[in-house]
Amino acid sequence: MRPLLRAATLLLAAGPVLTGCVSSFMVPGPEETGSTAAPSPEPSSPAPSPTPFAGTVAMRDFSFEPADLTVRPGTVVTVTNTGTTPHTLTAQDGTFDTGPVAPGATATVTAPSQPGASSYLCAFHHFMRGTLTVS
Ligand SMILES: [Cu+2]
Repeated sequence: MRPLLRAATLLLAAGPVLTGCVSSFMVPGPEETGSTAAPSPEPSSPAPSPTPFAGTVAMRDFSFEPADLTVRPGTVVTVTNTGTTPHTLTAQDGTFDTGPVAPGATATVTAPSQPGASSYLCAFHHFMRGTLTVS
């Protein structure tokens, strides 16, 4: 009986320590190293990037990213709502309009066929503004 009691006492004494160890091992690491944002220095190339045939604009809460986009005539611009509330990308002159885009949804607008700049806004949040330039 005596040795058994002693063992039990030892176990009890070691219990909290063991538990602490185990629990620290069991904690699932939520910090996934998914962000591979390598701080690679961007070379400052003086060459202007060519006007793209495709473009994307993200709707955020509450801004467009990028707010100013330059594309070629007739370019189909993909607009994705990465925010949490519906937004629109609406040309002030009515040339193009996504209509309401739900959070997580994607819409497209076709850039005008003539060179020029079209300012646009969000019909719901008039302070969300941007410019689509065709050149
Ligand atoms: Cu909006």
